[in-house]
Amino acid sequence: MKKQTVITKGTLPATIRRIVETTPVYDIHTHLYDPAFGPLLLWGVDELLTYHYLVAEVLRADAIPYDDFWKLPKTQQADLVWQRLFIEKTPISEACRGVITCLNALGFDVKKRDLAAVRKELKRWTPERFVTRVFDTARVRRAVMTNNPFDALEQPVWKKTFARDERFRAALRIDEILMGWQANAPKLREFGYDVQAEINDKTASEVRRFLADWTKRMNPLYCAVSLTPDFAFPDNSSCGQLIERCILPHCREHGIPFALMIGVTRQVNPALRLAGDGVVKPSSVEAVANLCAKYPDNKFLVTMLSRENQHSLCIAARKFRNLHIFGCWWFLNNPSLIEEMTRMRIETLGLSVTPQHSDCRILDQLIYKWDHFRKILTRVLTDKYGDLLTAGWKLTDAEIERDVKLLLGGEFERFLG
Ligand code: RAT
Ligand code: ZN
Repeated sequence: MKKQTVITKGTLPATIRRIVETTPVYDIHTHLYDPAFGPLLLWGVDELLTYHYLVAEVLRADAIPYDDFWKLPKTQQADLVWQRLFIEKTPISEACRGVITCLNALGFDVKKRDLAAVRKELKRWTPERFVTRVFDTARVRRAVMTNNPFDALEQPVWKKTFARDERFRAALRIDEILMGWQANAPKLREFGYDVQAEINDKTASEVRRFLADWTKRMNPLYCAVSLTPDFAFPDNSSCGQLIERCILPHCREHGIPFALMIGVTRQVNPALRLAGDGVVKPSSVEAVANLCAKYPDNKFLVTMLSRENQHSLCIAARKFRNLHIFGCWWFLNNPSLIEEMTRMRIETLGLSVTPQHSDCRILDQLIYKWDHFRKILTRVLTDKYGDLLTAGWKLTDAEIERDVKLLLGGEFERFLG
């Protein structure tokens, strides 16, 4: 057995830093793909620079008409982002800083500010080799994808058999069903499921057949949806009925959680396309509590987009063991907010939380999202364990390793069961 070292106040900071920096992460929500999905897996510097977080920033810095921006080829969009946000100003925002962290960790001399050299070097890589390089650099052991059975590019890949890369796990994303029932019921009919606009018995059983078929194909870890701040439960809308009659029974039958990401208002500015979604008001934690109370045999993974919801959501998680909260989602993925939320969650829930997911859309981003988070987690844990030492508690390095594993994915795995 490995020798356990008792931690002192003097050795605490370096020990925590070492453990947090080296513990591999299970990233529970991303938009990355197994390389078998070909062009769906985005990687490289032009993708990094045209990440939708940066598109929103460049379209504030440059007066180009939105449509003209979208007509540019991707490399020219990236050039504009580079010029306006990295050359003409200091890249100080979190999304800009992320690009620099990635390039630096990949071995580029960022002081040179030489975008052409980065492009040239990255041309030598294949996606398969780059996955290994990035996963190793970021110390990520697994990433959960977001898999949409309605997606025209994704669907055919799932329909043929392919060798799965074990580092990528699936999540069955059902926004099309829950958020766009009227528009998408006809598509389900085209796919061969005999559904009606009204959620009657036949329709409910056909939706369940669809979910069962896709669960068999994907072997997802959970079913997921992203919801608006108006999400209410219980609710007589098609969304509310489909959740009760289809999604929750399906999740119970297959023993998987239902993940709810609540709070986005889609297309606040449609001219920005993917960058045009916003957070305009808080959501209802009551809806989450109602779900957990009414369906104790279901498991719920929940993250909320509005800062205002975070405290109530922590308290809800104290009341319901079938609720696991995760991540600092999207507009909350800023160091100041991550630190505030991580402290509050650990103070409220101890280790029974997954404080972060990356939401990466571009493979390289695993590097910065986890690098930046690890620095924050190190700070928070140094304080929290330090307080315990002050109060006379004894700690060993093995105990800290055990705890950090839980926070970086182990608790999620335990919750899955
Ligand atoms: O964080 C993001 O990249 C968003 O665009 C969304 O994809 C969000 O995370 C979601 O999963 O709906
Ligand atoms: Zn996402």
